[in-house]
Amino acid sequence: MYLMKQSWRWYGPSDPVPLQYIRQAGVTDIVHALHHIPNGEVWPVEEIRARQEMVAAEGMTWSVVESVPVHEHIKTREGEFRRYIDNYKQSIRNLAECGIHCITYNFMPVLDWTRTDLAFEMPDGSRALRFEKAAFMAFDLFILKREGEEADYSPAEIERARVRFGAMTDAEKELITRNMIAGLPGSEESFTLEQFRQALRRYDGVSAEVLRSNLIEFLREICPVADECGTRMVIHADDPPYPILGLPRILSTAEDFRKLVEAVPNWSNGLCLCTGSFGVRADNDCPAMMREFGDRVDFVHLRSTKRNADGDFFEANLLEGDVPVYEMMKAVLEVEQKREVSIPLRPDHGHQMCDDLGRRSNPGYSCYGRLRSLAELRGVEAAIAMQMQGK
Ligand code: DNO
Repeated sequence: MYLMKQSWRWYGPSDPVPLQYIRQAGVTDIVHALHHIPNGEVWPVEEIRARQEMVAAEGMTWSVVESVPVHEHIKTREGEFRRYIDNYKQSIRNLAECGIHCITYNFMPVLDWTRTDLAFEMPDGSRALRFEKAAFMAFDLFILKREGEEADYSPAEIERARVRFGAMTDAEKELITRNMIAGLPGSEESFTLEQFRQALRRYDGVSAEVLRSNLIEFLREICPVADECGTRMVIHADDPPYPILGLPRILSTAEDFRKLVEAVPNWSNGLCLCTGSFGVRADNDCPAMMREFGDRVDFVHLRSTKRNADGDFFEANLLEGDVPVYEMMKAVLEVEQKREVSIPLRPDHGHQMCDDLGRRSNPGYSCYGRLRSLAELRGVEAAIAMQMQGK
């Protein structure tokens, strides 16, 4: 039977979770990026090889890149975007030369993933990542003071934000500002408030249609190269999956990915199905997306969030959130048998718990929480695999 490739994101030599621990978690495949290469520059073959050797020395394989970041100029098609696209093509070729054929990327303007709270205390004392709508709006309206922001919220929401802001201590204001603009792990960019305002302004006049067409132009350039290299470019969903801070978002639903495939049908145009990101919306059915797009899904992030009616969500224990994990895993296994491949699948955003509490860790990427998720995923997978074999 084709089972998942048990994968784990490793941030490199300075990651507090060393490769040795990762191997002990049962992992075979590493998800990694050259975080020290500036956005937009070519990833040199020697540097890729050096990291591959570090991973191989611990008995694992670097199989997925997450991410080769897309320079902002490519997203807005200004400045040096042509040079950055050429560099991107070269990085695809260099990775393929080293035997790495799956590259994750996203097309979210300015920010990658966004949370307001990185240490939300769960009833059991572990800590989760959380997005609190009222705190987010308070940041937008009263700290960032973005232009035109009032148009994005209803009068009732503005009032909710005002109350929330009024109750914030100075320390809380500082913390939410840092959480919003200092860059979460893997996002590669961080800002001061003023730089952040400027970065947002660059998207004045960039509608969702414009951004989508810029993404399509980018794919039309890079996909032929990726096809030739046998490399899947897997786009990551918007997180959260709706427009924020007046910025357009164009990969939030199944329909968004359908549009992309229609415009660029190349084989290499693929999807990283992140159930945690898509799953924040009640109208996204992740198992159905796995079945529909299965031929193009070469990487899965399996985590689960829990939403409420106010628009807040937090990263739940894997089996207790809104994502139907059993159904999702079943869909993954079905696609794997049909395609006769093992798809890399990684746990994501585990809780900070046990010895990790009080220890330095990358938010969402501490050791034990992900270890717990991976163990649960293995259990669910093993049970479904037995059912499928009629045992
Ligand atoms: C967060 C991650 C994202 C993801 C990028 C992919 O934990 O899922 O940072 O790596 O959006 O480009």
